[in-house]
Amino acid sequence: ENGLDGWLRYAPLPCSQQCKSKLPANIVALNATETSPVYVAGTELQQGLESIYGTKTGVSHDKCKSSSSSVVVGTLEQYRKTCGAVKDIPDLEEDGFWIDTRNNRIRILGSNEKSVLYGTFEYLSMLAQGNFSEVAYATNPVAPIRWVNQWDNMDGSIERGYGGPSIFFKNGAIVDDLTRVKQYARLLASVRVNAVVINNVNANATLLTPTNIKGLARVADVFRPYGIQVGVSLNFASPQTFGGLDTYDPLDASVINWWSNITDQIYDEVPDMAGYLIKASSEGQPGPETYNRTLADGANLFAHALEPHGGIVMFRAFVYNQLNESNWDADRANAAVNFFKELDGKFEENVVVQIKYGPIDFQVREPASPLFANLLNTSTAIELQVTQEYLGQQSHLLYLPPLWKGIFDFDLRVDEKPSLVRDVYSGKRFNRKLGGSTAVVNVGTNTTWLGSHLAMSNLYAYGRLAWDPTDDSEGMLQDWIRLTFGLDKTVLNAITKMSMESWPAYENYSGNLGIQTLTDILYTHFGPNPASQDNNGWGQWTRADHTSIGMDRTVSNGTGFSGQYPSEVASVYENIETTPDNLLLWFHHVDYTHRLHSGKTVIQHFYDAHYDGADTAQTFLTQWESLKSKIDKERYEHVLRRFEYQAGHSIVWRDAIVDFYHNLSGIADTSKRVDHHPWRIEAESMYLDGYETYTVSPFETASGAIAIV
Ligand code: BDP
Repeated sequence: ENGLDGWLRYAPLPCSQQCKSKLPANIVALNATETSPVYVAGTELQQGLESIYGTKTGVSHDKCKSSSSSVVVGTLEQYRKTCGAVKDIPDLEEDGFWIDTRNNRIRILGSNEKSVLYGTFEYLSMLAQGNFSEVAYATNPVAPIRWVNQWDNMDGSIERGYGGPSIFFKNGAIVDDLTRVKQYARLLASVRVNAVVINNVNANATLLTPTNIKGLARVADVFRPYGIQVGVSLNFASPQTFGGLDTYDPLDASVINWWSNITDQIYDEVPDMAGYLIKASSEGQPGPETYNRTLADGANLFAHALEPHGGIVMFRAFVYNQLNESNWDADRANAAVNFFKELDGKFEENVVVQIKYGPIDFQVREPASPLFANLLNTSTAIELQVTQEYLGQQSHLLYLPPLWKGIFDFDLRVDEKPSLVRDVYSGKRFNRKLGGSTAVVNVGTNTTWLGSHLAMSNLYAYGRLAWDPTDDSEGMLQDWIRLTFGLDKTVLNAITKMSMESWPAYENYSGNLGIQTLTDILYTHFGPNPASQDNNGWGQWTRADHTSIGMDRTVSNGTGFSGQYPSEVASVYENIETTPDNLLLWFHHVDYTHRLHSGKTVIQHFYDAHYDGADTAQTFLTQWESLKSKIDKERYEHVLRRFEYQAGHSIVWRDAIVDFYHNLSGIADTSKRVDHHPWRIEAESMYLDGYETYTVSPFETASGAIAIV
């Protein structure tokens, strides 16, 4: 078991006579074209039934055997044509499906071809969990956009990818062998993702060469049978740097022409391309401001080129300019609303503003982005990150749905009315047709896809939440565990416990009370480096000195960020008494001796939480070890290595942060941890044969600032 099939392993299950009698004897897939999602649904069913229950089931395409003991899959239209009237089915929305498993007469009917595949995977998921219950229901997605973003570079590397090189690119071109792309398509379709942007937001214009556009068409051909469209990231300056024009001004006629030509060329090869993803005017990327044009001018440029083809522009709100030293001191959290609020209503209908969940950047704890409350006449999508960039990079376990759902369920109280973030980005709150979710995923060629078997729960749950953001974190997790590791209760309970404890543990040892992940901010985004969080273009937010810590983002004394929320929310964050402890240092600058609602001082909470978090991480290792006899060797060993690493690294985190703030504040830890690590033998005090000591930087990442090399 190398992880390649993810949650679609279809592992064998025992099947009694009674169970056998519940399995369909025939499969009817109402489309005979091999590249159609309905045909693929038939094949998946056939393979799934054989793999799980050892039964060989024939597939037919033309006649409707709606007698008992058959499973019929098709669109409503196909069903009506071949099988007759469809009765008692609620109206289906775009991408919605109906599944009916009653009386051994299984029907999976979709509003379109891809939704038939979604319903089929739903049925297979039941079978693979040994669930034969009789169900009959319709389900519809909350929003039309359910995308993933890959940050793959043309040379085959992946920005913030922790699962090996790209499955799409190598040496500046699309790879020849697209087997892994097909396997990825299957995983994504099974969780109802409907589009994938295959290249990095920090985009390279050479994707637009005729050869690469042909390559893109090959990729699209692989995704199409799974109901998944492809999209691409573009570099704003391409007309100049790649096209040879002397400008990339979005209002210049030659530039407009250039983009519409390129767009036509892409659509000639990929007639159903999803659209473009644009990162402009951010972190050194070119954008419309070079020509004093607005971000809306920039987005609309692409919107106009795409409109005749039905494509959409995902225009990122991750725009800030603090990399310019004169702006270091500004609050980066303010940037998105500052740039976009005044542009509300100025975007074309096929533009969607793609907003990271928090105002900074995928941190372990952020308040919901206030931009969701400031765009009332613009379609939006939320941007999540499955790849654990700041969050342990798949070397630490971190099950993300509880973090995401905290954002989805946050009520922004626009106009003093319920305004949950999930109702904003789905389009429901402000009556927008477009909207939805995206996630940066960054799978690679590693057979574990993401670099760690357990990290796949995040990809699985992401798809489910993009469909229904009210889905339950623990319920989704348990489906994933059963599909990935089988039905054993001990396994189920242990992985559930570890996963549900993983976010609080990581937050505790990497940065709590809203101070953010105290990781190296300058590039690696891994490992502790609290000093790097201030005085540079990326970070300026702990504002820690000898007596106090936290970033004052109030309107009254600080950067004014809290005023970007509607008044009811703003007043909660403006006031130190009503700000929840877990966001205290995000919004306020306080003495280390400030008392939290819990009664503890800030500094003592820091010390204790870092110990608590690291203690929890130690238990992951022992809990995993208790599963040794229940999990196949290959995956057991792989995950074991990860937990051993995390157990050690969480202690590095703990000691580094505790030492750093102890050193800075001079305030003792009163939790009576006199000797913090009685069992530890410092490497530098051993007899060194072939090793030398060196002084580490930052000092706090090794005890006594000394390590060996
Ligand atoms: C940051 C990443 C950087 C990305 C950027 C983005 O560190 O690699 O390019 O976000 O989202 O989190 O554009």
